[in-house]
Amino acid sequence: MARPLVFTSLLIGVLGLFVGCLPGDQTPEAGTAANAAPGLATESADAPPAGASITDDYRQGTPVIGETLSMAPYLAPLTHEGNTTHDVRIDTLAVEATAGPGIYYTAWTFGGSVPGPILHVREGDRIRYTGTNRSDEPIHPASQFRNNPESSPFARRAGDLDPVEAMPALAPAAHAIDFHAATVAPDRTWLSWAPGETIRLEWTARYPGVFTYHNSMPSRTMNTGQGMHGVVVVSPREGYPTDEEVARSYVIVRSELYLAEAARASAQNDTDEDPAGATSSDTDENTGSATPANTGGPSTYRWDHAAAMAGTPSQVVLNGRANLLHDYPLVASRGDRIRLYVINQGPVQTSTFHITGIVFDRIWLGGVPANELRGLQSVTLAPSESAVVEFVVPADGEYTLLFGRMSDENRGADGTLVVQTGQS
Ligand SMILES: [Cu+2]
Repeated sequence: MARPLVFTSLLIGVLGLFVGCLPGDQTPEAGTAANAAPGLATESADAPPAGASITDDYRQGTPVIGETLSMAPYLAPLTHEGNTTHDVRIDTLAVEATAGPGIYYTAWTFGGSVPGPILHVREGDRIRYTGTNRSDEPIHPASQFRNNPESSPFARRAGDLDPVEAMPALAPAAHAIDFHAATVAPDRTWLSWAPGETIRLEWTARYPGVFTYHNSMPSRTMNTGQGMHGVVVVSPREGYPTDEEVARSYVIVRSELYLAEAARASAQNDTDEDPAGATSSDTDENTGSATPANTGGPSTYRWDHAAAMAGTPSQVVLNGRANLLHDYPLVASRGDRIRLYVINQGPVQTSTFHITGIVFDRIWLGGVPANELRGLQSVTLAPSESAVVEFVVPADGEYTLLFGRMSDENRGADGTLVVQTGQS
């Protein structure tokens, strides 16, 4: 599947050059669709042409740039009024990632981390996305970010934080990105682009909510499952009714990993149909880490496609790594109103989110203000589904975030909210 898509995308890119309709060359009116009727799902007449362009400019340097990009669990603040156009760069990288203590695997990523950067915009904003496919280049994400910490709120955190201490890996593969927050012709926009190529595309955030973006190359299960997913938060134009009361906001991303010890996964994948299709990450020469450094060597674990098909994850993780939110707990003060943007990235299981000792007093399914519910102990989300939940923390103490079946607690899908009076 990859080669026809790549060819088609190249063709469209070339045609785009000839007719001068590259979205990146246009200066769209900021928020041209802003006056569109609610629910309008077509491009307005004065919007730039739909579709993506692909070129062979191989850009290096900081792989994540944009003031609206942050690292989970944090959300970049919205500082603008009205409709704005955001230029966002998120390159695709292969890295040696950590799923939990002693568990290293080759992840495909948006921007070098699992999950990828959190994009925060306001309803009506336009997003000009660009990304270079650098899966064939050994990149150490943290050092890239340290070299240019001003490139985004994401980079400012990523340069210092342990969670992004991913090591370089080489896993050349074509990638595609699908933003669920966009209403576009997918066959002209979510094109695949090959290692060494750069894609440019744009879309307007017409609908408020919490949306996934992910790699839409087949197998989507494998591509998303190996780390290529992130979140777009589109804040409602008029906000949520509690905006003035919220003391702290966090983003919680649930996902499953299907990993097996490398030797076992190799044996299994040899007997299965190659789940990677035209991608080449399954060959040892391409998953060999260039500089394994302090991760303890090359990947000790590999994608287990049979386990994914059976829906039996090896880890269920919040914000990309088992027990991450124990090691880096969320914090609050007694009496704070807390807002959580919660999404289930799957790729397979439906799951239920609950916090011990807490009842969510407001819930907006999908993060949509019109979809308000009250007084729930939990919220159940299928893959790609999301919610904004709020509650007031009643007392000092430690509250456990539970996402999943009770058994998933043992697979890493839990975290801690530490409430301490006077917490800053
Ligand atoms: Cu999708």
